[in-house]
Amino acid sequence: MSTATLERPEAATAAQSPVSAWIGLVRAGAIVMVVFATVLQVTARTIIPPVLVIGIVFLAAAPFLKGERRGLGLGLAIFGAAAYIGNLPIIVDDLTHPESAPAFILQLLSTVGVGLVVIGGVAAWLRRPTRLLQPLAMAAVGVFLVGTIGSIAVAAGTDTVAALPGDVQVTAEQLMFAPEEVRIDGSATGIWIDNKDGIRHTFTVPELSIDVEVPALKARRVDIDAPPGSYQIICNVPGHESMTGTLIVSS
Ligand SMILES: [Cu+2]
Repeated sequence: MSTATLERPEAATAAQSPVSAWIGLVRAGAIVMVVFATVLQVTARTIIPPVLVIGIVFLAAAPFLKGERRGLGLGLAIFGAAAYIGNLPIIVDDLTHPESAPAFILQLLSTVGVGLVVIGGVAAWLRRPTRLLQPLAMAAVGVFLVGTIGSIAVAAGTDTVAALPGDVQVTAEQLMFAPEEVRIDGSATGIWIDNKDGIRHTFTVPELSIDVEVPALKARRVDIDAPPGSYQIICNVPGHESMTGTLIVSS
């Protein structure tokens, strides 16, 4: 009889202190951040050191996020906020381009995860009542679902562009242009850029005022009308500074 009474969920909820309830929100946010870091690295097919650190920190902390661990909750809130602010230019760029759905959805996930960690960590530290906990958790899930569905819809409505006969093909993949040296001669009418990454890129040739946006997993083309010479190709997305190439136009 007494065992059955102890196992009733209502009894467990009533016994939970506000601090441990908020710490539960931090744990949920930490798990979201582990999922974010894992999916980002798997889809990028490369190790991104800052993301690896974020994933390891939250993965290591998650089992300890219970009871009255206010210090750990606040520490993770500060760590999460600092990591988020440090990457803000990249995050804002991804969140303002929903047509590149994989990157948008991942940054939305990181935003929700950090939000839960920060709100939970600060609320636990301040011993706030839990009246707003459930609405906040539901709002986080709602924002993520609406944003994800919206981004998938926008991406589905974003056309890819087919290559024309004679186009020289350039692939943007794993933050690199391939080939790095793009040669155009008299027979070439233009360049077709195929983005195989889940993030957006641009094919930008500053000297020729060419700046082509290439959404994630889409293709775009550009006509080249330039005097013979050698021109630098860049991608102007924040964090893609290493993504360069050379356009060589021959007569
Ligand atoms: Cu790029």
